[in-house]
Amino acid sequence: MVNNRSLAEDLKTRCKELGFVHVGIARAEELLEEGARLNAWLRNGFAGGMGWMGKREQERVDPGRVLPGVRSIVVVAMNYYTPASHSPEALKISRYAWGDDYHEVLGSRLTHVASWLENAVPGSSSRWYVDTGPVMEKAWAQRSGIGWIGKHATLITTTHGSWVFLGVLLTTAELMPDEPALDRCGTCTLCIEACPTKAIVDPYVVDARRCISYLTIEHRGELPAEFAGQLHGWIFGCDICQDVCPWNAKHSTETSEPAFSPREGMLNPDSAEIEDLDEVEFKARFRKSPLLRTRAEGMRRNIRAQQHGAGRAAHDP
Ligand code: B12
Ligand code: SF4
Ligand code: SF4
Repeated sequence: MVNNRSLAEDLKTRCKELGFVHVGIARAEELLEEGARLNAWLRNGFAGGMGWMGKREQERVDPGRVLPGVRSIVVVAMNYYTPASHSPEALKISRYAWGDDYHEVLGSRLTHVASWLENAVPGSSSRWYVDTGPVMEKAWAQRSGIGWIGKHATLITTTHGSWVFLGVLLTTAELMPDEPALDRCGTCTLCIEACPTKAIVDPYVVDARRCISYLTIEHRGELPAEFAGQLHGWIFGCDICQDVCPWNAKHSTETSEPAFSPREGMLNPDSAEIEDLDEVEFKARFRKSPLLRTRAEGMRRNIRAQQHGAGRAAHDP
């Protein structure tokens, strides 16, 4: 019988060797409180056009519906911070998208973790996700002690701020769980005040319909008139609430992952060049980049929207 404490330690060592800066373990159970919050968020319409968020709600809340017999949830975090910054006058792409697509970078490592674990615990099965399945990754990250969900609704670590990607592995193996992380936002409200579109409608609650990240990446079709001139220079994602967070100011450390180094043109995107690309050229130009999500058409819309309005300076980092 494998000791579940030493197994957890060996697993963490393996994950660290693979480049994860944090690894935490939570006991697999239904997410009752978080599930109620997810339900309220969906009922309020805060998911906007992301219909896929509501489609598998029960699975999001109950990992047993995703992997029958699941006992433990392993959460990993990878640092993506680089000390680079946007050119002051350029349109802006958010930091998470400067390098290679994180789904692939984390996913290929989690495949190794899954086979390692299945070898270590014969008969066990596992399934991993990086933003790709019905799993509440931040909730599990908080429960596994990696960090807490800040008032801006991203997960913050005490060591690398919120500049981390998350991945989650569900396993039927029994592993010693960690203690959940404590909320360290205190009385701070900097992110809420800085959000230019007032998308953080309550502490910890983001109305995606107002969020520049959603509008530039996930929203399909024309932008709502209220926001078309309010993108504040962002053409893909938005980092304002994270840029103002004191935990990021104090704890950003350069990633050791070359995959997240800014690719050419990410800090000073050439809007004329991008606008000229057809869908096929766009796919080739941004191969294995998160930018592919908007397709050329979405990116053109975002660039056009910058010409609609002012409002770039006040909240720009
Ligand atoms: C949907 C989604 C979005 C949507 C909605 C954002 C959101 N806050 O949910 C949009 C498109 C806007 C978005 C944007 C971004 N996203 Co996103 N997104 C997701 C996704 C797929 C699901 C998140 C989710 O479940 N939302 C549903 C709502 C209900 O959950 P929630 O906001 O997390 O709310 C929870 C808490 O805030 C809390 N809560 C609510 N009320 C209260 C009250 C109190 C008192 C307390 C204590 C708590 C609390 O309870 C809720 C349930 O736990 C996850 C991947 C995944 N599968 O988990 C990535 C994910 C969250 N995104 C990620 C990233 C990087 C981003 C951006 C930073 C990208 C960018 N730079 O543009 C922005 C950040 C915007 C922001 N401020 O949140 C990363 C975040 C990494 C991290 N360190 O946290 C994730 C985890 C993907 C990954 N694998 O790395 N995203
Ligand atoms: S990502 Fe930008 S728009 Fe969205 S909540 Fe944060 S500051 Fe507001
Ligand atoms: S800016 Fe302040 S309130 Fe917002 S997430 Fe960071 S510490 Fe929490």
